[in-house]
Amino acid sequence: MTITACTLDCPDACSIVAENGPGGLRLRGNPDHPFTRGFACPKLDVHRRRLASPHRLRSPRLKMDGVWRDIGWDDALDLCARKIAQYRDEPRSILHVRGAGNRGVVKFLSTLFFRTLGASGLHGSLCDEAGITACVEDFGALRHNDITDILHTSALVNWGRDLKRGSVHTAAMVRQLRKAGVPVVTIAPGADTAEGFTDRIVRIRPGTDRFLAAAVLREVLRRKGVAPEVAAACRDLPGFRALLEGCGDELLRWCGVSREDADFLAGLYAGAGPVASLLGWGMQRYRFGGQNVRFVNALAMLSGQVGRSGGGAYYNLSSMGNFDVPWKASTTYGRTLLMPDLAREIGRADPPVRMAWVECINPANQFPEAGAVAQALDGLDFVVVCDAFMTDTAEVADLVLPVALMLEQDDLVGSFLHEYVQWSGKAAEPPAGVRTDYDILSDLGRRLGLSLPDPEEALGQALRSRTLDTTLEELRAAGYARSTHPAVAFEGLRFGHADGLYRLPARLDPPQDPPAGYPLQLLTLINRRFVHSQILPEDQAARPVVGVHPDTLRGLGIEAGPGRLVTELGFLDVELAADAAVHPDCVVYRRGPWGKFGGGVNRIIRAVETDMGGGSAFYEQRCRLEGA
Ligand SMILES: Nc1nc2c(c(=O)[nH]1)N[C@H]1C(S)=C(S)[C@@H](COP(=O)(O)OP(=O)(O)OC[C@H]3O[C@@H](n4cnc5c(=O)[nH]c(N)nc54)[C@H](O)[C@@H]3O)O[C@H]1N2
Ligand SMILES: Nc1nc2c(c(=O)[nH]1)N[C@H]1C(S)=C(S)[C@@H](COP(=O)(O)OP(=O)(O)OC[C@H]3O[C@@H](n4cnc5c(=O)[nH]c(N)nc54)[C@H](O)[C@@H]3O)O[C@H]1N2
Ligand SMILES: [Mo]
Repeated sequence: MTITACTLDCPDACSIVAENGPGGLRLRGNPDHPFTRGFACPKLDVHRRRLASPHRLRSPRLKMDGVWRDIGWDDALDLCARKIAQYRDEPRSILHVRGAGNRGVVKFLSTLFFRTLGASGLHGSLCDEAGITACVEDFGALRHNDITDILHTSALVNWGRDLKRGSVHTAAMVRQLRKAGVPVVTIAPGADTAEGFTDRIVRIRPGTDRFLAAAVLREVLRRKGVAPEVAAACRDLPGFRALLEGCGDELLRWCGVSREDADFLAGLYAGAGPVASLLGWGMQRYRFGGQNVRFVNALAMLSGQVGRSGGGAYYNLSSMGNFDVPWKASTTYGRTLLMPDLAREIGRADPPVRMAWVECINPANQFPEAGAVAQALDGLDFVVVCDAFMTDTAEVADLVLPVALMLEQDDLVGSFLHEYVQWSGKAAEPPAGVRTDYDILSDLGRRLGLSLPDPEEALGQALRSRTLDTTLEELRAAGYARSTHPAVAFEGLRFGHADGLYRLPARLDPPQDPPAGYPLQLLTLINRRFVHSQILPEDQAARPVVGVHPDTLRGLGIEAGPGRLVTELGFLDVELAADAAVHPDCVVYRRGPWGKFGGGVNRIIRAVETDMGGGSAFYEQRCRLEGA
C-alpha cells in the first residue's frame, strides 16, 4: 500500500491510497484525509487506464522528412543538447512552454532549468489568472476560508461553479448542507451547471456577473447600509458608492436577471445569517472577467460576509504557495510571451523564437486559435514535446520524448481549493522506455554543464516554510499536512495590502455589442470524466457533441443530429443534442476532444485577453449553428 496524491489540474487534489495487487493498480480516496474523505472522482480511474494504455509512447520519436522514427534516449538527448548549445548565445530564442498537466515541487524544477538558461517563458494563463489578479487587488492576498467552513453557512450562493463535474468533494458538502435545510442558489447561464446541487437557479446572460452583483449590492445597501467596521476596512468607499449610484435599471437588463431573483439574492446577503459565496472560474473567462470577480467580492465584503465563519468569498487559494521555493524569487526567464496569444507572440518576438520545449501542456488543443498555435510551433527550427501520448501538439513536434506520468514519481503537491499539502508517492513503475521530466532535464543538464537540485533536497527545502509545520518523513507516512493559515481568512478585517484595507473596483464596464451573424455564445465547459484533453483515443466520440436548447434548434429550423458549429475562424462538424438545461442564447461544447479526431474546438476560438491577469476570454466567443 502506498499513500500518494492526485497531481492533475483539479482543485480537489485528492489524497490517494494505492495498492498493487493481482488485478493491477487499485486506487481509492484516502479515508483519513479530512477533505478527500475516502473517495475520488472518475478522472482518477481514467488516469489509471491511461497508465497502461497501448497508445502510450514508449520511445523517443524523431520526425525526419515528415516521417516518425523511434530513436534511443542517448541520441535524443545528444540532439537536444546540440540544439540548445546552438541557440544558447541568444537564450531567448529558446521558448519554454509549461503547463499544469502534472503538478509538483519536483515537476516545477524544469522552470528553474530554463530560467537558468535565460530562455523565454510564458506569462498570463489559460485558466484562473484574471480572477486571481482580481482577488489580489481586492483582498491583497489570495486567501479564503477553509472550504469546509461552508458547512457553517446559513445560505450558499454559487456563482457558476460546476459542482456536478468539477469538484466532487465540494459537491458532497453542498449535498450535506441542503440535507440540513440550508438554501443553495446557483447563478449560471444554464441549469446544467448545478443540476442536483441547488434549490434555485438564477439564469444569467454569460459574462455579466458584475452587473448582477452591482444590482444586488445596490439593494443590500438600500436595505441595511454598510456596517461601520466594514466601512472602516475599505479604501475609498465613497468613490465606490458614487459608482454604484450612477447605475440604475440597466444593470438587470444587461445581465438578463429578473427583479424578483435580484431581490431574493439581496434578501440573503442583507439577512442576519452568514452567506458564503462560491466564485466559479467560468465567470472570469470573459473580456471583463476580472471585473466580474471584483464585483462579486465587493458584494460579499460590503454585505459583511468577509472575515467571518460561514461567510466568505471563495475563488482560489494556493496551498502550493506554502512551499518554500527560493529559486522562484532569485531567477527569471530572459523574457516572457503572453500565453493566450501565443501564435501572434511568437510571430512578433524579437529576437525570434527558434526552438521550443513543451511539457505538461497541449497548446495545439487547449490554446485559443489552436490551429495558428500549431502552425507557429511547426514553423520553428526545433520543437521538443514531452508527453505520454501523440497529442495534437506532439504531432507538430520534431522530437517527442515519452514521459512518466502521475503516480509514477515522487513529489509534493498542493491544492487551489483546500489548505493541505500532500505527499504524492510513486505507486506504479513507469513502463520501460519512458523517463520523468526531471530525469530528462537533469541528464540534458549534465551534457550542458547545468545542474538541477537533487529531488530529495528540493522536497526538503519546500517544507522549510513559515506556514508548514511538518517533515518529509511525516508527510510520507500520513500523506498530508494542513498549512498553519487560520481557518477563517481576513479575520478582524485586516487585508493583505500594506495599509491593511480592502480595495473596491473603480470601474464598471458596460457590455459590448455582439458581432453580427454570430448570435450564440460558445461555452466550452469541462467534461465530467476527463481533465481537459487527457482523453484516450478510444474514449472520443466520432463527432464532438454540442448541447443546444430545444427552442433554439426549433427557432433555427434545425433538427438534433449532425450539424455544424461555425465561428468567424472556421467550423467544426458536430453532433447537435437538444438540452433544455442550456441557456437559449448559448451552445455548450465539453472541451477536450482532440483535433486529429474531429474535436479541437479551440481552432475556431479567437484569442481575446481578459481585463486583468493576461487570462484567456474563451467564453467570449460567438458562433452560429447550421443543420446537416
Ligand atoms: N476552449 C477552451 N479551452 C480551454 C479552457 C476553456 O475554458 N475553453 N480552459 C482551459 C483551462 S481551465 C486550462 S487549466 C487549460 C489546460 O490546458 P492544458 O494544460 O494544455 O491541458 P491538458 O489537456 O491537461 O494537457 C496537459 C498535457 O500534459 C500531459 N502530461 C500529463 N502529465 C505529464 C507529465 O508528467 N509530464 C509531461 N511532460 N506531460 C504530462 C498530458 O498528457 C496532456 O497532453 O486550458 C484551457 N483551455
Ligand atoms: N471533471 C473535470 N474537473 C475539472 C477539470 C476538468 O477538465 N474536468 N478542470 C479543472 C480546472 S483546471 C478548472 S480551471 C476547473 C474549472 O471549473 P469550473 O469553472 O467549474 O468549470 P467550467 O466548465 O470552466 O465553467 C464552470 C461553469 O461556469 C458557468 N458559467 C459560464 N459562464 C458564466 C458566467 O458568465 N457567469 C456565471 N455565473 N457562470 C458562468 C458554466 O455554466 C459552467 O458550468 O475545473 C477543474 N476540475
Ligand atoms: Mo484550469
